[in-house]
Amino acid sequence: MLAEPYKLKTIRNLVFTSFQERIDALMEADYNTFNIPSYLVTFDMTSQGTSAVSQDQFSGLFIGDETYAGSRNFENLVNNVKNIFGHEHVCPTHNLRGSHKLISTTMVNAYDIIYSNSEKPGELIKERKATMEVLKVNDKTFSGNINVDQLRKKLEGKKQPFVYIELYADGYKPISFANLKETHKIAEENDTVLVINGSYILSSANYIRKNEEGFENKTIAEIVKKIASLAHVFVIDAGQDPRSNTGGLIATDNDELYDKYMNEVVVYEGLHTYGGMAGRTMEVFARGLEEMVYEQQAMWIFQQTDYFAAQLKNIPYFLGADGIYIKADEFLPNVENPAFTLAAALYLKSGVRTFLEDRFGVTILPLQIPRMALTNEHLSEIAEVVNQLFEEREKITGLVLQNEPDWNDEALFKWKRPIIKDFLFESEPFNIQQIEYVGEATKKERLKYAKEAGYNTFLLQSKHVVIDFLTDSGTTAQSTDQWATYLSSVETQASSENYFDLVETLMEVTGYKFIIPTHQGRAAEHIMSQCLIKDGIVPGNMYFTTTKLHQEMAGGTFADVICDEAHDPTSTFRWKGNIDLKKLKKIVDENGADKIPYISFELSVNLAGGEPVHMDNAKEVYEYCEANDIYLMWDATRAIENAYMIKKHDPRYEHTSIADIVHELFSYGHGCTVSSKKDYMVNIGGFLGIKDDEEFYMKALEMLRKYEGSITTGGLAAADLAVHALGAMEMLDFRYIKNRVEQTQYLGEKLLKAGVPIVEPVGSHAVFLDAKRFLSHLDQDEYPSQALATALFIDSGVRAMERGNVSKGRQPNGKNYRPSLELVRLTIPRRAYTNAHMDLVAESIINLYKKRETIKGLRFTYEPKNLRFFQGRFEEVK
Ligand code: P70
Repeated sequence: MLAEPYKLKTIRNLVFTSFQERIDALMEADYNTFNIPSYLVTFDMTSQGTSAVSQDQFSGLFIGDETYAGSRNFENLVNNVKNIFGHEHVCPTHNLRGSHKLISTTMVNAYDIIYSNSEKPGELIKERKATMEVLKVNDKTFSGNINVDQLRKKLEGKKQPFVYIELYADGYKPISFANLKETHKIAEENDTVLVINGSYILSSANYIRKNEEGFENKTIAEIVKKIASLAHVFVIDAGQDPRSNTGGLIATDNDELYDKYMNEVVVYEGLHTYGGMAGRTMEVFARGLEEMVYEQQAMWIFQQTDYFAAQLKNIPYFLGADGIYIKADEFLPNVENPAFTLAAALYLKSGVRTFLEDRFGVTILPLQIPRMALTNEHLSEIAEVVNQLFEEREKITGLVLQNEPDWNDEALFKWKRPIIKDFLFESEPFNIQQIEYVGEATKKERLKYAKEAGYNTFLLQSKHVVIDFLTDSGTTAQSTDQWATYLSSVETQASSENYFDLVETLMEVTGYKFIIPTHQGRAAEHIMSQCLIKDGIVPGNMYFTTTKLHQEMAGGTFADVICDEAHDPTSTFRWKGNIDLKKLKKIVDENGADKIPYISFELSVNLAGGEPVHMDNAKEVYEYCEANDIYLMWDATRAIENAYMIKKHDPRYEHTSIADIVHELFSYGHGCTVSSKKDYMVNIGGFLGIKDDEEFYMKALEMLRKYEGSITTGGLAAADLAVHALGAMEMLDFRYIKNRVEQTQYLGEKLLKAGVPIVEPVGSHAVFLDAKRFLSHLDQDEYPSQALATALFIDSGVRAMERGNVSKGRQPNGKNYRPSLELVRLTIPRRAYTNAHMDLVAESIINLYKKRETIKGLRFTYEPKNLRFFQGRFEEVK
């Protein structure tokens, strides 16, 4: 499986700490990583309650029925338990400990012996003055099997309350279906019941499918149901496979036992229809149960565990249900307290936190993977931390215990800290908090959808799209901080606090005196064009559709002054966004400076390939404008990406912060329009910035009142203004912008390596396929870019955008413009896809390139007059 069957919906920005901060944190925690506060942890390698949720699951939070009795959410939970596990009765609990507590108090008496394959509820059983006895086997494949021969003998003639089975004993010992079945039979023969803890039921089903005959062709959902129905009593931790943050339940078909649980649940947990869970938790849990058996998703989770393990070199570990379990005593053979020491060393080196639970004295350190919350890039680097530490293990001395703890969390240590290398993460500086399922369809279905959409990717339905590279506009994954401010903002039409916050932030980012928020970019373009243009010529570095349209509507004429290299997709000139000053001077000389309302200067020029402007070019053009009394207005929609390119490729700026580079760029202009749906990380929003021209500002405000909304909303909800203010801070983070642009480079370089013709050098927001060279057997009037974009969707469900002959339209004489650039834009949304998705896209394109001759040209069957690319329909030329 190549990539996640989901995209990122909400991310959480990770915390990165310095080596010194980690030393301090460890000292403060007496070297017990359990006690390190989570705000000092980069990766928390624990799987319980830490999984990403789907947006559908998350929305369950908001429809929590917080009633005391008979909540709708409980009904949903019961239904889903019935569907997924096949059990009739459900007793809700606050978590697995709650389930265990109910079972032990209702079923266990003094001197009972609970036979088991794990000690999981051992503490509670002991509290009842009973004992647990683990009956082990020596089985390499199924190390979690219970010894059935012993079990049969032990139960003979002695009535015990139940046999307890954990599907992955201790997290890493799997059990076979045959063993479960036999245990079930023995329990029935001896008048007792089988309790199964199904918290790891997915991995268990997968393991059985891979290792036991007769399961190869079954779905995860089928195996899950088969396993669960062997239980007379089934318990599950909602924080594990169902991906809730908390919650639990007991399910059974046994009326008598159910009655007992129901009587007892009110004592320890809560009423029998919520059992200590909030209504919203039951809803998230219920939806999680339904989703957890989605085959593709389950496979991705298993793949991640295998992938992680495969990156480890010589590390002694057990492969577990949810990660790896390191044999710390083999990793650090000659030290005291090896598991604690290893945990401290991992944290010291990298900020990766592992910890130990339960009774003091274990030597196995779990490195669990939160489900769907990390990318493979993250996992690679975390594995690398472990590998590097293994190389450095000789330097590590053991933690020295300072007290006599009963429990692991109580242990206090002293440490002669080793001198080890600091690990710096390069992977995504965020983890995944919420996901959104992507479209699912077969190639055959996609062929049908493509035909129905008239071979136009704008007319496809998002539910059929696997990876949506139509645009980077408004498609950014929001951060948890953005959501928090969204939810806590105060709506008003007048003098909104969030408005003032946003204005202040953007004044700081741009250095401009006046900021006018608008509902998006084209609204700012409209206002600016109406305020500044009466007639005359507006020179610009390549047109952008909406920008040019508003210039024309105000009476201006666009003139292209971008450097020649920008029109040549094979030119590798690094600064293809530059204005050719000679071209500009010629226009000014011919028309006179008073006929030039302003110069329209776009950063990271979209239609040229996302190509950057050099700082000196910005400065030169500005100085020329100043000398000639002409305004320079930035389209600063992708200013941050341009700043990153400057930092990366201009050695003079290597040590300058992104914020300072952006500031310098803005200083070479008299104002800007921005579509904030791109670099500024919001789903909706834009603004007009004016350096210091108060008259312009007053005019613009008047327009704003007429067309947009009040002068302190700009036509936006306060919540969206609030999110914008935060987005404008997050975008300046170097780790973020580096990761963002380098992801585009990653895809571009993969394609280049395979010989696929693309626009070079690769820009920042998109990779552009050069359809003229890709489909050299087609004439430009057979719309090669349109044909290629459609072929790509059919092949793999990747949706791209035509930027060529179709987009450019017809000349007044009715002939197509046949522009020099005939491109397919693969536009990458911010923080929404992983490099695994990039691999999938690259594979499909390379595959298409190999059979490019089979791709046919297109002709219009319906051609709108204006902006024909949006709604035009096509058919194949035979
Ligand atoms: C895209 C989007 C929008 C955009 C832009 C630059 C450099 C202004 C705007 C307008 C959306 C789009 C728009 C028209 C045709 C196709 C796609 N670009 N300046 O996908 O901003 O959309 O907020 O009004 O790129 O490139 P807004």
